Amino acid sequence: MEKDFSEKKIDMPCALSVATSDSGCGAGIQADLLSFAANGVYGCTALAAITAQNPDEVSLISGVKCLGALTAQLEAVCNYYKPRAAKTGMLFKTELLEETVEFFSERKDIPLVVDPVMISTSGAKLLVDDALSLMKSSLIPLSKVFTPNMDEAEYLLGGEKIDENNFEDCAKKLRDTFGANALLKGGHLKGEKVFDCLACLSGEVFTIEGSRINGVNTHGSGCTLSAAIAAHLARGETLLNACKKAKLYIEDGMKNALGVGGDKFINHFPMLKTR
Ligand code: PXL
Repeated sequence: MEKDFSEKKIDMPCALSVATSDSGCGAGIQADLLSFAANGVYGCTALAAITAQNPDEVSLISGVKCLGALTAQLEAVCNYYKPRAAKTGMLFKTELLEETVEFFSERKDIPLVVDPVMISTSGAKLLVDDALSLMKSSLIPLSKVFTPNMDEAEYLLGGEKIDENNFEDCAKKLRDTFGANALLKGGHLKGEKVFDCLACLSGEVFTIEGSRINGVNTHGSGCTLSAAIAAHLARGETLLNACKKAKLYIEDGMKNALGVGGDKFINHFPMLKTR
């Protein structure tokens, strides 16, 4: 029997995460799904790799072995759910980056947030060395916005040291080098205030201020932020507003941190004020 969709109202925006599993769930695809849900979108995933890890240590990484499996996931979810934005996180190796680049080159209608994940907070390498050039040449230029932290930005700019004095210039340099809107995150800056800098292709440059929250383990903060940006883009926000709302969300998550497993971590549902 044919399904009758005439009464069905389909209005929940969907966002897609192309990323890797973190068995500890603080980062990776699990954090993305929590962030999507908390920011009002339905989340879909395309899994690139799995890790065995906790916030102290990554003990195993294994990329999806079957060639084409990442593409098949991307096609399956995009054909049905029609995500209005997507984000990439840990893509681990060249073949997986290639599949991602190939897919999004054909789907320029989906705004893509690229979190250029390279190294975990615990120090593990999450992107093999030979995949960095493809990320620089092909993935980042496809993005609506890319979101390096200061360490990642230093790699992307070939080793330039970044501090509060050259922060805005570096954000502009990132934008100009890769031809995409750049959100340089200042979480590693010294001082009371933390700020991010959004350098836009339009020529506009915005400083997004925040307050420093001490004593919270930042594992997964980059994943959570980039997923929140994608969520707000999927909901139709401008890029600047999406970045501002995502920052407020992560700050709230840190202010209402969860004590779990011996440390304090980002609370993905601070609006529930879970203890
Ligand atoms: O925060 C970057 C990141 C992304 N994806 C996975 C991770 C991490 C950090 O540990 O484990 C799966």
